[in-house]
Amino acid sequence: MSMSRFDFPPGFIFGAATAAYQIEGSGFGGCGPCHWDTFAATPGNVIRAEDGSVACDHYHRWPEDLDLISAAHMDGYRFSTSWARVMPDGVSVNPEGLDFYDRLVDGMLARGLKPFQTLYHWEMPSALADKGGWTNRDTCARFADFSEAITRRLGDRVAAIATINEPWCVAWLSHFMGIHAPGLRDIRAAARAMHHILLAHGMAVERLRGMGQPNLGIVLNFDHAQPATDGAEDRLAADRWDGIFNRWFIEGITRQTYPEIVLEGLGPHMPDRWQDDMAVIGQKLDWLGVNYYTRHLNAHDPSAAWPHLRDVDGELPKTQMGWEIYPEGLYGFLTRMARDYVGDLPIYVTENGMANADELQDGAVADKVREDFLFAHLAATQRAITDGANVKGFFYWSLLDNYEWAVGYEKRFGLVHVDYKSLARTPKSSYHALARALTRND
Ligand code: IFM
Repeated sequence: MSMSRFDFPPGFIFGAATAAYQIEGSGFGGCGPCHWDTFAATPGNVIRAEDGSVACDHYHRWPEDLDLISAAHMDGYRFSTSWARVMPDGVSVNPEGLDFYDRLVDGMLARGLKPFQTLYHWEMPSALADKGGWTNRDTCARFADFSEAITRRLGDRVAAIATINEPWCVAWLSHFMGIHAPGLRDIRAAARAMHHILLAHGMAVERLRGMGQPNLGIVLNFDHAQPATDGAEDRLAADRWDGIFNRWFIEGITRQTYPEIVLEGLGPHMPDRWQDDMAVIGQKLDWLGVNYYTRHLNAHDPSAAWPHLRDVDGELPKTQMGWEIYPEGLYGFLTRMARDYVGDLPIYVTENGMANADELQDGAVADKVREDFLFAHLAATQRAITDGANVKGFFYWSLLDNYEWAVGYEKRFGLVHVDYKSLARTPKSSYHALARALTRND
């Protein structure tokens, strides 16, 4: 299957996405420690104890990376601004950090790329992590301060701002499942993080809108929840997973309520008077970001505590992450968001991509499987637009192979291969295929 930009409405934005800790390198330029540094330094948390100290050295090589984006005829770049780099102690501003992002944004504009900024893609300053991070309500106010400081510097030039990347990962994966920093497996911490991450979003939107900043949104991730069997118990299990993963955040924001099926488990552990925060959480959005990768088959597990869930292995082809390839799920979420939650609000696919065991051979990387993945998901997006979803752009995850959190550098998501010894960049065949699809014949 092949597609081109002309299969999409005029003005549709094609881009690639990255995140600060995964590519920049850290621990220099006045950058403070973040909870991923300590999480990675604790045995057993990250494969080979790899961390983001060098990553892709994007901090120094950003002009080459922006050149790669524009040479592929992309229109936008989704990047994030590290809290720990901008506010090393979580409170005071690091001018070097602001200067770096200032140069980066100017570099995008000089190449005709629209800057799509994310404020929190997981670099919680250690000083705030020490005080409880997202389990501590005060972190929400600190986040609003950070949002204001960085926006005072960049806000006149960015095209859009997302407050939080993937609240489900920030809260559930990190505080209930223990897989991401801070690595907790604690229902009370999880309930607090599930609520505080949305409160932080709402407080930041309120602050930035008060400054007159336009185009504010949030990036949510979605996982197609499918019952492992047709039985009533498995259907209920999938409904619980759907509630925790897919409904909690969007319903908190658009309906100012949380799904009952999730409150059944989390209710007793929520912060006092959480209901009083729902109006702040429900700030109007200017756009919604949808990250989509895969589906899960859910089975009821009576032997496990709430939410009584067990994953069942699916039969579809899988990526290097072991995630099933299921483009239909992207179509489903785009149309579901429009139908059930946001109506005509602009939606962006802010992340979609796959990890593959790519190999550099004779100076090239042949990743046909990624080309197929990408075009299948672009086709799903295009079909959602035809069926009424107001999708305005698509950002591939990721521009570069990079630090894939708890699984280190082994999983390669990039359109561009990175040799982690020399740090040389080599565009893969998927990069060239996308570049051909985006060529303007004008
Ligand atoms: O690498 C991550 C990214 O940081 C957030 N979304 C999912 C990607 C792939 O796991």
